[in-house]
Amino acid sequence: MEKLIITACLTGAEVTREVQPNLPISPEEIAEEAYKAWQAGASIAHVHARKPDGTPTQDIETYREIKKRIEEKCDIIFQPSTGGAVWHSKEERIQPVYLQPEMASLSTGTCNFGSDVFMNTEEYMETFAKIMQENGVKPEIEIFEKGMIDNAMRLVKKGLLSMPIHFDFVMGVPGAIPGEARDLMYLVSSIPSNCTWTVAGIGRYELPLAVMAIVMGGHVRVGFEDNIYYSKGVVAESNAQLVARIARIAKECGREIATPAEARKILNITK
Ligand code: KMH
Ligand code: ZN
Repeated sequence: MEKLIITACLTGAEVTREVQPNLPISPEEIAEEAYKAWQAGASIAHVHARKPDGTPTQDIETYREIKKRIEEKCDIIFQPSTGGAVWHSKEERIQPVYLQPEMASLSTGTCNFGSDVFMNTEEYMETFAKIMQENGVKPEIEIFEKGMIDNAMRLVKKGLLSMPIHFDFVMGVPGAIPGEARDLMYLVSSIPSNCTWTVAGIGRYELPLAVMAIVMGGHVRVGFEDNIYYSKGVVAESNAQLVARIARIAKECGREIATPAEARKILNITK
């Protein structure tokens, strides 16, 4: 089995300091959190930027500063979000791709997102994929519902995405695909066998789905964007604490952890 890629989703767009006092917000805090997650075994940092007051922002200058600060500290793969917050415009969401990061997230379909709608029309997907191609950015395809896999494969047919795709199954968002074992089996059996996949379980789904991915040969995403707890009712101390637990479980299962250099090879990142 190939080594395990652990992604740390450090901040997200929805979590607040009220519910997670250890949430990194400033570029300095996000970079430090990425560094500690890297020390704990993460090879990708999935990043959402925030304004100083905590409001989510897709401002390119804020992302530029986060990228620079992370690169000064370690070689973790910087993966900015193009999902942003549900109320960000298409033009705002694509901004960090112009920094030409090695990767960026790309959602291939619209879904309910709690009481909101996370909008990704065909036009959004095609525009984002094209701009990523033009800027040499490897997309991580965010899957919130099974039909989004089919949408991604249509983008391959149109020449807007290259195989093999790297998928991230985001499971357990209220209003989208649940996070039960059968749901993960369904998604994994729905992608081409030469593609790679990560699972991001939301809330209480994070740990059981991560354990499944470790033994199935997938990869794992953990962090405050998806889950703020270490255990029931116990708020996690840091993103690194969540990463370290996954690294420990993987090692116990005989699955080695990928360094960022090894993750780049697994994901065919050639930059
Ligand atoms: N914040 C969500 C609405 C991504 O980063 O690409 C979308 C999201 C997906 O987080
Ligand atoms: Zn995200």
